[in-house]
Amino acid sequence: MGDATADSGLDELHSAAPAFIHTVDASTLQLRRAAVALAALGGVAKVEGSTPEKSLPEKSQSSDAHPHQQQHQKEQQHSRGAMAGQQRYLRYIVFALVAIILLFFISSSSSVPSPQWPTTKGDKSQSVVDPNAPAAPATEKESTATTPNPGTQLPPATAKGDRMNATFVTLARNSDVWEIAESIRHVEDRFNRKFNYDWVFLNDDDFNDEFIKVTSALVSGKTKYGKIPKEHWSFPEWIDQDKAAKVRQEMKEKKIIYGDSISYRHMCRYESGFFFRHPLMMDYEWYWRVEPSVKLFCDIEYDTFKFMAENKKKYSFTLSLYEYVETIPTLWDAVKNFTSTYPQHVVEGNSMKWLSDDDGKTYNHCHFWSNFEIGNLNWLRSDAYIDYFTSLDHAGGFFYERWGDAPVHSIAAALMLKKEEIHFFNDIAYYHVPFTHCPTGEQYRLDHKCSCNPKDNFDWNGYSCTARFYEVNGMDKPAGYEKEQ
Ligand SMILES: Nc1nc2c(ncn2[C@@H]2O[C@H](COP(=O)(O)OP(=O)(O)OP(=O)(O)O)[C@@H](O)[C@H]2O)c(=O)[nH]1
Ligand SMILES: *[C@@H]1O[C@H](CO)[C@@H](O)[C@H](O)[C@H]1NC(C)=O
Ligand SMILES: *[C@@H]1O[C@H](CO)[C@@H](O)[C@H](O)[C@H]1NC(C)=O
Ligand SMILES: [Mg+2]
Repeated sequence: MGDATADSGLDELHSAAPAFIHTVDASTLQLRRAAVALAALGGVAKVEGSTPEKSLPEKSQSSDAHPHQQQHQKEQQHSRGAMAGQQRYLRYIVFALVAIILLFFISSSSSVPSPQWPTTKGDKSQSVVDPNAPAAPATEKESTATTPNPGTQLPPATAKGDRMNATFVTLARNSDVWEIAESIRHVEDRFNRKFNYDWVFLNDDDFNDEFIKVTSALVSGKTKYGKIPKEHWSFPEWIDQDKAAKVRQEMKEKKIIYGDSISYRHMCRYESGFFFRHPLMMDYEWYWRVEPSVKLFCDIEYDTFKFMAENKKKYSFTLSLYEYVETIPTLWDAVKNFTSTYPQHVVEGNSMKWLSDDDGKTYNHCHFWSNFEIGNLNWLRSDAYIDYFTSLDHAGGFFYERWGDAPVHSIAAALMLKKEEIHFFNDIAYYHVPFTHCPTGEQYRLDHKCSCNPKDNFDWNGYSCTARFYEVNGMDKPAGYEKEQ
């Protein structure tokens, strides 16, 4: 896509916006809840029947796989095991409910009035989701069928002062709903309940009612739901489909993670070049990206967006590592083509030393892990970044290889921002399978009620690029890091 097309595409999007945007105010939420309640029983049967297994491609079994990939497999298997357990559990619940209904009818000739039973269903679908929900005891102790745990509005934001022009942003499928619910809870509990920032959800498909209902109940700020326009989630016309298909087949044979996935490639390209110009995102200057199943382990007591602005930061990270080389063999060539065409976009005082050991001749594969990012949207919307993305997009590596948005964002930040504009959030304790960033220093962890095991911290591992970030920026490593390796 050329610059001109990119711009007119934006205009088009703006005018089309209301058609596919759905905004939910946190306060309108209660209304929706009642509607679900009656479906609770049927819901059990449905969850039980459908296998909620993630549609992941086959994972590599080869023992010399990239460490990310290896650990990843373990975790995936682990979570599948847990899922099987959940299903078994659900089966028990269904069984218990059937038993209860039978009991109810049998005992209805006796004079036990049991209006409680139907009313417990009024309190959302607790019996479906909450394993502690008193499904069985309900018949025995009719007077305590409902514990006093009424649904409440989220408490008001406690942090004083104004808010930044900022939002959380999540790209997700409807099937990611429970994984993203978990992430939202972490972000809300550790940070956003104090600030009530908005949350934008983007999807290449329409979000369904369940996704909207669940996520809008959890977010303290406004939630907005956007559909990605087709032209941002499809093959550009210059891509040779046969060549792309052949690559996917080869990568499948080499067991490269997501190597044969088309949707994963669209996702990487979308996160690289489009999410920040979605009409819903145009309303904001700052974003915090959140993926399904991530965790935050420490309290965050200050406004991270304000920190970014006040300290002139444009991009940030919590974890960094070496990219899996097979996914980006010609990415660096494409970057060099870009920098020779647009030398004006490469800034002085950048972080080239973090990317390259030989002044830019070769790439060392270091990248910031982009499933966590707090960054400036106007930077991503700048001519420099758009020229960069457009140039890479034409090189075709999103489809002829499997370029990830992490190295794409990272290289851009390292070359087109001053090195002081990139921030390492040591204080944001973070997990995305399979890596953890747990802040170094016991006193910090105690003061901020951290729940991560310092032994899991990846920062000082040989596969992390964070020590190199400290060196390139002339920063002292946190006190005590040697003891926490
Ligand atoms: N709407 C939509 N979202 C997607 C699709 N594929 C991935 N995503 C989202 O894009 C983000 C990145 O995808 P992930 O599957 O988490 O990719 P990853 O982090 O490299 O791999 P994991 O280790 O499996 O998490 C997540 O927020 C996903 O929910 C898709 O086909 N459609
Ligand atoms: C927020 O930022 C966007 C993008 O810079 C801008 O268009 C919008 O007017 C800003 N909103 C406010 C309230 O400042
Ligand atoms: C870089 O540019 C050269 C010359 O135009 C071209 O032959 C080559 O394919 C480009 N490489 C990439 C990875 O885009
Ligand atoms: Mg992920």
